Amino acid sequence: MDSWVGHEVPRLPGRSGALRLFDSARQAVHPTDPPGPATMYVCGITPYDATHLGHAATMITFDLVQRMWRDAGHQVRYVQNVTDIDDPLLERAARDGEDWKVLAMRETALFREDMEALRIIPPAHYVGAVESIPDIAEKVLVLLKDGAAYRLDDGTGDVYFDISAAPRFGYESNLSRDEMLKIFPERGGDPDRAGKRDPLDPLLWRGARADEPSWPGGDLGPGRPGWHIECAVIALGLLGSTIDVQGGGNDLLFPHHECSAAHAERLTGAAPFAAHYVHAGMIGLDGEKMSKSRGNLVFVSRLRADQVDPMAVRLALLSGHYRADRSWTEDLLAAAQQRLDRWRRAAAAPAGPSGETFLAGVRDRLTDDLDSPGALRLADEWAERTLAANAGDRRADPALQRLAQHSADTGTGSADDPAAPALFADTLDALLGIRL
Ligand code: 5CA
Ligand code: ZN
Repeated sequence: MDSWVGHEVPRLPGRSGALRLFDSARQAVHPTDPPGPATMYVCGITPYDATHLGHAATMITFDLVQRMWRDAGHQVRYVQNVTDIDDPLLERAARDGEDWKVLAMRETALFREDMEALRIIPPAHYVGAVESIPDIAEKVLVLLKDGAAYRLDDGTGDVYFDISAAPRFGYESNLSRDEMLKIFPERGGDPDRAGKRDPLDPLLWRGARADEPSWPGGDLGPGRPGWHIECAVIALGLLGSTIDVQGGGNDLLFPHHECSAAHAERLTGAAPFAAHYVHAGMIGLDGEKMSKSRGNLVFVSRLRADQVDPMAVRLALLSGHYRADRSWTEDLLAAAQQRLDRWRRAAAAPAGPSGETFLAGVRDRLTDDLDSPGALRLADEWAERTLAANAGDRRADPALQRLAQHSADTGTGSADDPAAPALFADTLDALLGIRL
């Protein structure tokens, strides 16, 4: 399906070094090391209730990955999916008496608009589950023939993956079997389904039901795909048997990414499927988990309708580290708007402290597991020094006076580089996606 429209990204002088990211499988920060083009697959929306701030935060996280790779000189091959057929989508459409296809189209269109407003660089391939069904069915058949999958004998036509065919099962999430058994049913799994070989075996293909949409599956019989195989097949088809980053929110650590990896590794024989499994923290509202059932979702489109600057939304989400579960609050947004105003005033100054030093500092922070709070602090410092040095009424403001004196004393903040404000703005635009 169509992706969204991107913006031009300013070119910066020099290059950043290797991007280091926390890998959930190895439980440590390791450098990403793409041999050539860098490859990334990010789990996209199931198109209902989009785009809430949790979705936005996760998309911004992987947007930074793409930006840092590009800045390091890599070509980036980025694929994102849309789960445009799955139980939650059908349930929502039924609840609201709506055609599920229309719901999916509308929510996907809104998501694209929100991504553009937030200046997320579009993926090279934006792929729906529905358009991938022939490929998925083919791969499920391969798993069946290979003995890694089995069909239930209850006449439903449902096909499950046999996790005993994945000897490393559990390596990605590092969970004990007890923990897996607890989480599995909370995240779409069906441990109690009669006839399964293992309660944790995930669904690969759901045989057609009279009241549900279904597609021809060739020798598989009619039905629709399971969730984890969808992402495995889309990623393998467009990116090859192994990828540099598999991304999503930390709600996908298990079972989704564990099962996707197990499917992909069984299909290709190459392991690990992803060199880095990267997970963004969950965004909550005022200290509570943002969830549909609590009805406390905050939507990007709602904020845009209220004339909130999307750059302030982006900045507010970047003010916390991507891996931390964190809360959205009104105060966070207000602080981001003030920060943005300050940076805009500073970028309009005739000169400022070294732009090269600022750029090097931001590169240093972001290559260190995307330390965006650290990068934002550097921008604050640069802006404060610039405003202090350029303030006409410096004497009227003791704080600015002290800053100017400090800059002069230490020699760190000589604010006489006329090219610095432009490089400050370009750095924020290119690396953080914040356009002043
Ligand atoms: N379609 C599947 C992935 S294949 C899915 O999880 N869809 S979703 O609409 O529920 O979420 C879309 C993306 O946003 C996923 O990467 C998910 O992990 C992430 N996400 C969902 N809720 C939040 C949240 N509250 N905070 C941060 N990220 C979230
Ligand atoms: Zn996925």
